[in-house]
Amino acid sequence: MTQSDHLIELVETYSAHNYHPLPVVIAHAEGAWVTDVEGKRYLDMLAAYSALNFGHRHPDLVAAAKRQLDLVTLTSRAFHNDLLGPFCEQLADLCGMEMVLPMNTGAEAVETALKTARKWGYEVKGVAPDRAKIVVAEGNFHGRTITIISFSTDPASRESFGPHTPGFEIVPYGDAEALRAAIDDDTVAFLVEPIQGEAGVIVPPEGYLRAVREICSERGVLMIADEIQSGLGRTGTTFACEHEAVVPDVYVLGKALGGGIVPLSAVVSRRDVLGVFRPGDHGSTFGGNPLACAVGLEVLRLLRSGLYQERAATLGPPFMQKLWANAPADVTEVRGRGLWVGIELTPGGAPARSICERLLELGVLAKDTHETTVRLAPPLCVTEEELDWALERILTALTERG
Ligand code: IF1
Repeated sequence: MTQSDHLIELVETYSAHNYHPLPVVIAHAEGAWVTDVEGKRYLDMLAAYSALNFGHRHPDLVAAAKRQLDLVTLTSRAFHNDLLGPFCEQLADLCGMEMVLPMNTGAEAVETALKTARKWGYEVKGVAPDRAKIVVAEGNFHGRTITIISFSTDPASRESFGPHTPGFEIVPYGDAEALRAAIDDDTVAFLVEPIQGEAGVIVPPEGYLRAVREICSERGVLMIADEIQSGLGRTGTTFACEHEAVVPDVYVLGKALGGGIVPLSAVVSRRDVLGVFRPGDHGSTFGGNPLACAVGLEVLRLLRSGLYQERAATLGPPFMQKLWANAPADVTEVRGRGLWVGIELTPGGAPARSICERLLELGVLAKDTHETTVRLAPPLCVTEEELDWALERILTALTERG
């Protein structure tokens, strides 16, 4: 039994893990590359679903964390720390907003955004108590808490976790008129991914986000953009909403905000929205802790350079074009934006997972979603040469598909 086999057996015995991991045990990582316990190297074309936009262990992010480890890492919310203010100021500035509520995981930030929308609905919009409705899209993925899976359209996420939280309505993704029809006087928000991640890197029709923005403005409904996966450079801009020049009322951020070093998420909005919270209404043990803020401040510095957005914008399109031009017939679509790609396979053949298992043998990490989609989201530090190296192997695996 290899060391990988032994370590995988421990996980399968003792961890109720939440995904179907591929048989690789990573022990070291740097930049776009990881090394398994047997010393084999892989190009990471998944980057922890966009939590590693800056690469594994970016030296500036590690240095910021190391400095902070020698100062203070946690103060509890009862006391200020010297980094929370600057972090909130700089994150609000990046978003063109006024206030930030820092949390830790994406799901926590989504839950916080839902609480914000409901409180805003009661106190600002004037919705009757306990009547607030929030609209969401089919195919959504916003996390795994009971409230969030209550409005999931994926049976595997929902089943066995009832009773479900009420107050949500589901409309088709990409259909702005369906949103308009669903809104009534009790509707306080529309929560939407500008590009749907778990659904398979689903880019909505051009103009959808603009139409959503106009409908939400007309009807006094908060447009809440879940940019946890699509944001922070992944699609070639700081936020995916920028592709349609749309500014939502609320940004929900996570994943890469913590640089792949610490969990860090946030809800970012105007004062008239986040101002509904009064001290003590909401919080969390680790939300806004100094260690996370130290890394977050460094992440914001990297984002202000525009380098990562530029890399996704310039390297992504040629990569997708070469992939599509050379793909075998059972690839029905190559979709995505920036360095975020979904490869759609004809149903009935070998599942997308088998492509990912073959890619593992070839030294590339990627992940399937549903039966027929292979998802690619490399760190934005990946080079053109590394993408070509990966492309060769991806085409090999696709061509061999049974
Ligand atoms: C898993 C994929 C899933 C997200 C969006 C909120 C969250 C996520 C748009 C919650 C999290 C992760 C979770 C992880 C696998 C991955 C994922 F799309 F990226 F592949 F599941 F959909 N909004 N996405 O994508 O953030 O609480 O995880 O920090 O749960 O298996 P979190």
